[in-house]
Amino acid sequence: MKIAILSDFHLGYERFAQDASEQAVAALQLAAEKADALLLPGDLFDSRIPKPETLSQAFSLFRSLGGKKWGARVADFKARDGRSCTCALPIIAIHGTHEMRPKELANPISVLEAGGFVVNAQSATVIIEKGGEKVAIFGFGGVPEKRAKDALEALSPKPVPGAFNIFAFHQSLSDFISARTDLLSIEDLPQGFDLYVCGHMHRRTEAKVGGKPLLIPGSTVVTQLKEDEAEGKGFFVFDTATKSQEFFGITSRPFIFRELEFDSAAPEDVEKAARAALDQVLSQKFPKPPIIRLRLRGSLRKGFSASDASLARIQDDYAVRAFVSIDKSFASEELKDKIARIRSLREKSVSIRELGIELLREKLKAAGFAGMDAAYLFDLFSSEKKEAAAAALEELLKD
Ligand SMILES: [Mn+2]
Repeated sequence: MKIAILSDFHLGYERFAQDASEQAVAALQLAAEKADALLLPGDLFDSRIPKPETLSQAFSLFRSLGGKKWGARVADFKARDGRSCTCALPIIAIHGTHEMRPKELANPISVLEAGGFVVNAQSATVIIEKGGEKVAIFGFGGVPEKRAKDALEALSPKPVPGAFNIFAFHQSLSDFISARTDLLSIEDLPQGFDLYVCGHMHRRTEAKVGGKPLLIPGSTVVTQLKEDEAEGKGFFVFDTATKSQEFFGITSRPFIFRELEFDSAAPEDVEKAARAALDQVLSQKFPKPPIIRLRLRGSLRKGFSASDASLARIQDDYAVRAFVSIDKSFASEELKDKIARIRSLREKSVSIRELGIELLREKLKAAGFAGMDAAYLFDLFSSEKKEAAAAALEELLKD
């Protein structure tokens, strides 16, 4: 059986919404041609509460897959919470960290499940079958990183005898993120599965778990502007007959990362070098305007700060040909600190949000509002729409 593994479409990702949708379409359509079944390990949506426009986009996308004659069929479904299977197509999904909501509330993947578009493998064993061959998929959707080990232990997934067993999850693995020790690691993964499939990490990775393959397809869209997202986007097709995978690339917006080093440079030198680097990148032909991330490092001449270099003008000047993003990491001590702090905040944005939600949940509970959706309130209050947040809170207090 051939199973396509695609992840992290981030539908509705605002900065590059069209890329997210076009690249998800490209990946899904090609995968549907190449494989008997699809496995989607999370973050298909960029947010826990997608806009109606995004949902409608997703519905059309998944509806278009219904017309295909699939090689595999869903033969059995057992969810720990007793829910039944609503989708006959071998399109299996779990929610990611961007789609996490409290258990009692619907997340975007359970919305797709309710619409009959996907088989939601969350805490469930899905058995798909083709010509007598059985593949069992157990799904463990995204949970806050610090809860991952406990949640997985509590779930303790077991392989199904007589089937090819896949464990699908959506979490960071410390093995690939060296600075973090509080994460799930390869060692923590349940034993006895024939293939491990993970979403979440946006860089494509092939590794081993106790001799069995671990496949991380990476995202189909660039969202973090990190150096390791510069690889081409696409998906894996795993063949259970040969026990091997092939990667299929899709046409995606090019992402180029460049680092420029300076030593006591004057702001005009920085500007000149940045423009030269952009011209050099843009001397190649691209199918569509690329995203270019420039990281400027080193030091500026004494008395100057990064704000003296007129870099905003550069972004405007190149706006038609490229999406230019400039990261000024100059070593003016105070500024260096500030940038490091902002960057670490940005990189940890999910976990800080999780922390915030946790704190708010505790406060709400202590105040006698345990049933309130802390994540929803947190997102409202951390958005620009303070008035809407206050109004929503008032509404909730009325209930
Ligand atoms: Mn993601």
